[in-house]
Amino acid sequence: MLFGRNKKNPIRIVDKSVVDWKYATCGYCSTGCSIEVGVNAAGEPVASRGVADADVNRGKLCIKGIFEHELFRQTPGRGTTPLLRKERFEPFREASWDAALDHTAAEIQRIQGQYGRDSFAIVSTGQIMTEEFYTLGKLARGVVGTNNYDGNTTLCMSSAVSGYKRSFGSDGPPGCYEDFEHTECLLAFGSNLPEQHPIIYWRLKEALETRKFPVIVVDPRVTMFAQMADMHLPVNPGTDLVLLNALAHVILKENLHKPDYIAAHTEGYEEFKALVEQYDPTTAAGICGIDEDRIRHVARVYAKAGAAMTIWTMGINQSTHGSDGVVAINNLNLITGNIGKPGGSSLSITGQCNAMGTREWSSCSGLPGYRALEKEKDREEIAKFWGIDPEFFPRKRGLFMTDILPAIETGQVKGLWLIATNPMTSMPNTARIRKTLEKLEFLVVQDAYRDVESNEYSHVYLPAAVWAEKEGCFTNTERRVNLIRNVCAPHGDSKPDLWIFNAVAQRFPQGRSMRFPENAEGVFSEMKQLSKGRMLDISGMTYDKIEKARGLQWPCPDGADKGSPRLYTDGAFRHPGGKAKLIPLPFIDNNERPDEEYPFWLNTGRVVEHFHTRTRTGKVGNANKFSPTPYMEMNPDAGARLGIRHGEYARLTSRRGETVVMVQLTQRVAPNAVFIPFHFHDCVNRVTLGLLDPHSRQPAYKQCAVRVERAADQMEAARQNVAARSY
Ligand SMILES: Nc1nc2c(c(=O)[nH]1)N[C@H]1C(S)=C(S)[C@@H](COP(=O)(O)OP(=O)(O)OC[C@H]3O[C@@H](n4cnc5c(=O)[nH]c(N)nc54)[C@H](O)[C@@H]3O)O[C@H]1N2
Ligand SMILES: Nc1nc2c(c(=O)[nH]1)N[C@H]1C(S)=C(S)[C@@H](COP(=O)(O)OP(=O)(O)OC[C@H]3O[C@@H](n4cnc5c(=O)[nH]c(N)nc54)[C@H](O)[C@@H]3O)O[C@H]1N2
Ligand code: SF4
Ligand SMILES: [Mo]
Repeated sequence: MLFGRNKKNPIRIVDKSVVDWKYATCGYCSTGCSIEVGVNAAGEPVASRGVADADVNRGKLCIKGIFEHELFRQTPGRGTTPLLRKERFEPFREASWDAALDHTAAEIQRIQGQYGRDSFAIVSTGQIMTEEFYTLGKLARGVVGTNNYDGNTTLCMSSAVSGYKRSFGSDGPPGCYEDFEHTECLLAFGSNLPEQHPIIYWRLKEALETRKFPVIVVDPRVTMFAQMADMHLPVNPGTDLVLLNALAHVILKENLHKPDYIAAHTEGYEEFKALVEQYDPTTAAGICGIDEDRIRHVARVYAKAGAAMTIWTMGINQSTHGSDGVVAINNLNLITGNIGKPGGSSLSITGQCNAMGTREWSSCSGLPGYRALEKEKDREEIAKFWGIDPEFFPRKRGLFMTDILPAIETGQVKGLWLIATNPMTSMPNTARIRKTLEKLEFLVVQDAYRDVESNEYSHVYLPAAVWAEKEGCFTNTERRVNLIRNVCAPHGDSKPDLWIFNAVAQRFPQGRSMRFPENAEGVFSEMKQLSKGRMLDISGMTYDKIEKARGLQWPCPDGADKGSPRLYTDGAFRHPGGKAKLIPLPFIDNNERPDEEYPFWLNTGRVVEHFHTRTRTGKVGNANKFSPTPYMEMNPDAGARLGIRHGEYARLTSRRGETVVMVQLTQRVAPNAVFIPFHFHDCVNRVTLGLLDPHSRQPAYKQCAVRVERAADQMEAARQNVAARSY
């Protein structure tokens, strides 16, 4: 009451004159926060707020979500109309949708006619709706018929997918956020949760407030997450596999494993045991940089916990042994019986808002609903459902994204369609990517923003509607399918990706003979039918039911009111025979390492304010204001040695190229390491190497060797630095 009567400094919230709140799911990261967008009487989106009764975020949003309505108003760089040009680098001319799509379809047909079906490639994303992914898959696999079809998820989640498949026989993260409320030990590898998944982090903090359990963070850098952890293990770059093998070594040596679980639910124990035998903590410490006592201590704490879980993100996936790192995490959880139980899990924290949706339904790595091109039954089932000849499908998956680009370089691929991805900024070795895109006979870029760097190399630009300018679903990290209602009309004459895919399909004879539902809910109902009885069963979901529940986790079969929080609760895995595999994983040290000429490890990643190549956050007031410029974290000792002061510019050189960054001196990084966020064009990916993981083909963005010098001409360096953030 006292506060109520106090008239001084009242907090006033600006009246935005919201007349209606529309339900959506955040379009940035994979946390999957439920968000409501407020619209005013004129139908303009003017506010965003978290949805209080949504289990994922419980009313919270992070700095990106809270300003998400600004996406619709702050439209610099948005595409309004299709653009065409004959020759790359000529000025574009505006075109009608018919002209742009006719030309695109004709070029696809010309290239395929001249060089073969697989000479036209399609690369998509983790950022459009699941219904759009399914439709694109139907178009790519069932109509265009190219096997060189993949997504940017190869830059992101491919190692997790591959690791889950190798261990458990299927993709699909087995745990959920609620596991924080049950776990007795959390081990986190290469994840900066507070910045990259702020609301998952908040869920963790909330769990810790009611019940304390140890949090152990493995990261070469002192991240925000490492700072809050009970124990920080600053592992040597790229050596997590050695640490994981050593943890397993101690657990088996000290009889802390679960023999009954291992016998009932796994195979391969003997070979696995023989391999980890070689990774005693003393030997391992010499490679991974974590002392042997700590390795033993962590192994004991983890194995003795009633339930223990591991989460990981790009520090594991983006590595030359990314897939092996994931399998090693699964091995650890299998030998300790920590799969499918409350608080016991191998939970890959996914990246993009719909990284899961593309894994489930896009057909990039196979056929929809986790079906495989390699399986005759799956090919026949889908061909029948789509009304095409099963012989039209290839019998194994084609190239990954990171192999499609080299195939352009060497002339096997002549045409490319990029959908919601910007390889000019996000792929390693910018100069090589530039040369590669210039080799294409035909490039079509379909993006919400026409100023996306990859569009500089295109012949056709198709302007897409963004996020809640359309309707559909995303699946988050914990397999929760959530809904985006249409909040406002697409900007200008841009069109939803679903509309564009349908319109392209109509320009192929086979497409005209197939059914392509016009609206997202119609597509969802096809997916429901195809999901029945499968692991990712969504047949019990409807849009209204999803909205009411604020998201439903699959499996959610017909008749179920709720989804399932966990997978493999019965210990039945998806390999033939139903057992999980324990896989021996020898460590092969193939990274480019620092040497005399290039003495620093270069580590790359993200900051909380920006999302990827900044097509969106680069234009949102607060996001850009808080993080306006490319910078590099460098240890003060290294700075002193090189004569570089805080705030000065430095030149960074690798065997690939060079770039200029502003230096931030900080103890976050070791004296022999530097860290740069990858959000800026013509910046860190000019120097990265990105060696590929042999299983997942994911680039090791986080390890290569560089040299650093103080920029001789600080004014010139400042100009170059500004160019990297030009919008
Ligand atoms: N704000 C914001 N949030 C995002 C995104 C964004 O762009 N901005 N992107 C989303 C996407 S698509 C993704 S994939 C996720 C990524 O989320 P995260 O993976 O959490 O983010 P990163 O910064 O890429 O890398 C995480 C950590 O890996 C560490 N690391 C580097 N090398 C190693 C190593 O050898 N071993 C170990 N253990 N760790 C290492 C880095 O030091 C870094 O702190 O974030 C999602 N959320
Ligand atoms: N050095 C370094 N490089 C990295 C990484 C790293 O850690 N270090 N991380 C890698 C990872 S994990 C990822 S996921 C990639 C991300 O790399 P990209 O996929 O290239 O990055 P984005 O900027 O997210 O590109 C998405 C594009 O989609 C557009 N878009 C958004 N919504 C829509 C829509 O609804 N429809 C259409 N058609 N377009 C839309 C956006 O405008 C944007 O241009 O970067 C990778 N690159
Ligand atoms: S945590 Fe991720 S999903 Fe949630 S509001 Fe932030 S960016 Fe959006
Ligand atoms: Mo990602």
